[in-house]
Amino acid sequence: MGINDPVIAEQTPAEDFQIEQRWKKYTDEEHAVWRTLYERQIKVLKDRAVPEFYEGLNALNLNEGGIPDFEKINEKLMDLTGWEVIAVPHLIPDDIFFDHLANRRFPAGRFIRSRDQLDYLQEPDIFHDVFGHVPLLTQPVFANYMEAYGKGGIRALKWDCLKNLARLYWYTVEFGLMRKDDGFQIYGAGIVSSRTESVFSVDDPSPNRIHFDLERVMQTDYRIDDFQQVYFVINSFEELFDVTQQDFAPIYDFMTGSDKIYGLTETLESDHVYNVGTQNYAEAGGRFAKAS
Ligand code: HBI
Ligand code: FE
Repeated sequence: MGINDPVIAEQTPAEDFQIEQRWKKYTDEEHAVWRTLYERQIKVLKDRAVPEFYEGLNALNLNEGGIPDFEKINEKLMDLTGWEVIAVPHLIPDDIFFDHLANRRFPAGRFIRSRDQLDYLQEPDIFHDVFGHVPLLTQPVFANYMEAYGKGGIRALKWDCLKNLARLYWYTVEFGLMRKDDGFQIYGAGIVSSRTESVFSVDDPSPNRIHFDLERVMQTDYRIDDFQQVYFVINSFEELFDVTQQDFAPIYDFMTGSDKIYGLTETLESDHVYNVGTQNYAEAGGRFAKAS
């Protein structure tokens, strides 16, 4: 039996939820699923992801021999930015997730989706977590942003502002776009690991595309079951990291006193809007179950 065998719990997870990857336990079929997903994504992403993403992929050799072995990834990643990937069994509690990020450990699912569910996922698997998230951890500024996010998360829990911070993660780390001379490129892991949203997010006229603004994003709802109706666009990873270098306390203070949440299709006077979406999701191919 493979790593997806439900009887995985001969180890009780440690307090920090870290488990061993046990790379040797993956079956040929599981490695083959990785290769299928990888090849599919590389095709569909062509020129759609930021150059830093491809740099990261190449630096880590994520297409070598199927599912990557964390030990091998970590040798390179540690050298590049001091980050490491650790295996966790499933979604882990927020405080523990943030603590790992704050210490430059990226928690990744160990299991891989099955071949009959290539486009549907309830929980992040190793393809989403490693193909989607890990390449950018080789990039120093983005790596710093992730650490700052983890530290910010720990503080947000104390302020009871987790929701605000989760929206920041959603609209940057998971669904972020970057502005390029002739359009947009993807850096968000939720997009980069999704066959359909990779195309939709940069090519389709349906969603709003708006320049990133910290407070705006922290007050914008998001959907987890379909393509996004709004994407927020940054100019550079420096821009993203720089906004985390301020005291969030006044922002949180203001937000706990206000329950203002912007709707998904709303645009504001203060927004720098690149395009107002047609919101024509039927034309875009209907309401898909999101493939992340
Ligand atoms: N656990 N494994 C895992 N992966 C996540 O992305 C994750 C999590 N726990 C909590 C969490 N994310 C959220 O707190 C953040 O996305 C805000
Ligand atoms: Fe993710």
